[in-house]
Amino acid sequence: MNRLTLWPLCAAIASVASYGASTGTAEADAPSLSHDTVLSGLDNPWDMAFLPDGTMFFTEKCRGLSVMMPDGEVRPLLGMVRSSDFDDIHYDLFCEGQAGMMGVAIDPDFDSNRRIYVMSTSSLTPPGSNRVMRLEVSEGFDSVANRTDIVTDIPFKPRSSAHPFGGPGAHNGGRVRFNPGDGFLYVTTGDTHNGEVPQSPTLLGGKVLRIDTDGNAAPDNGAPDGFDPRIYGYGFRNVQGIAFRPSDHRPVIAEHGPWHSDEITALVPGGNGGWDPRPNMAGRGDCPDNYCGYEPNQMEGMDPEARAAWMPMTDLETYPDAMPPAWDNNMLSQGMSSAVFLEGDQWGDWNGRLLVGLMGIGFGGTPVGQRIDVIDLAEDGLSVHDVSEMPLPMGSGRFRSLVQGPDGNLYAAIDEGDIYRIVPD
Ligand SMILES: [Ca+2]
Repeated sequence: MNRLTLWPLCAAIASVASYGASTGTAEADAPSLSHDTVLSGLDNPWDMAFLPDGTMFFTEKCRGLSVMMPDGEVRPLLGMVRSSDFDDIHYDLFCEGQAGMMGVAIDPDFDSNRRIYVMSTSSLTPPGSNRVMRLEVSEGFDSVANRTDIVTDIPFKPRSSAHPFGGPGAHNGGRVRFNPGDGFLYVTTGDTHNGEVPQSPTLLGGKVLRIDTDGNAAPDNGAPDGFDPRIYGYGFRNVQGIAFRPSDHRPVIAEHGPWHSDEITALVPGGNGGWDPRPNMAGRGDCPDNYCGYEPNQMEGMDPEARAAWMPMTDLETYPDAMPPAWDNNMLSQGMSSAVFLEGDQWGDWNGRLLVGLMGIGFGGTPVGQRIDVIDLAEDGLSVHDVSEMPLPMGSGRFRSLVQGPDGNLYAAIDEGDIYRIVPD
């Protein structure tokens, strides 16, 4: 696991003091928070999904899918090739690097159809791919059946390449969420360290997909002619967060940056995120293994502004119609992952605010930044009114997943193995 990696300090150290801590006044109006630990000792918990009675499905990256019943009992449901303590193991499901079992979502009609959806890496299609699987949960919540793979062709990185974090399995995206506004399933994917992928009209990496529960393209996804009709947004690096603004159900994504500029982007149908790490684009030359995503120097510290000018997360010169980010994390890359909008009066001034979880990455002297940010997104989605850091009632960690539970509280999973419940008093 690539934790807290500190690279050599070079040019960046001189300006370290200016690297933006979050600003804003919202913290003064923050609710006071308490917490308890829902589960601990998990193996890289990746995502959670709740039924109204508090039943919580959750994934672990290398173990699989489990469910925690309202009384706290945990039942393993669907294991992977290495999870020997599961009764039901699907041997094609595996983890490698950042890949494995990732997002989980519950069908809006679960009461009648018992369906849930999980994204996982699978060996069924050589050399491996990421799949979205539909499963049916037994009445007793003790097994799943009738697996149907509704998306089979999301790219997976099978081999190492000459890049930072360059092992197999890099950049899968992995979040799956239903939009309550339109009822469709949104699937986020990553560029797999492959320069061709994000702007490709046919490869499904570096995208946001919008599909029905059989995996068919939703209507009016809006991508350009010649694109796979399942594509709702393209030109992304690694989208691990998606949430839907309560007021209008507009999708908003959170994305990792490459040593600079994590991005929050409010989507429009068919929009281009403007990430294009192909060689010989925008004044860049050849790049290691045909991927320019960490250029110009890959491994040395560098002022994020200079890095962003060379390899932008949103290249508005090449793609003038690309969707600009609402926020770029003060040009820092700190492992932005999950996103959720808070809803409910119990959150006070935070009702309606966007939360993003940061896993934390230090590079070239930049701060690690493990935290949850509270964001007041502008109505047009093109800027933010305010960003503040949540005063955590517990210790920090690599915040992988944020979900609001049916009790209105915030649930946060960290890679270290805990799922916390955060309660506004
Ligand atoms: Ca972008």
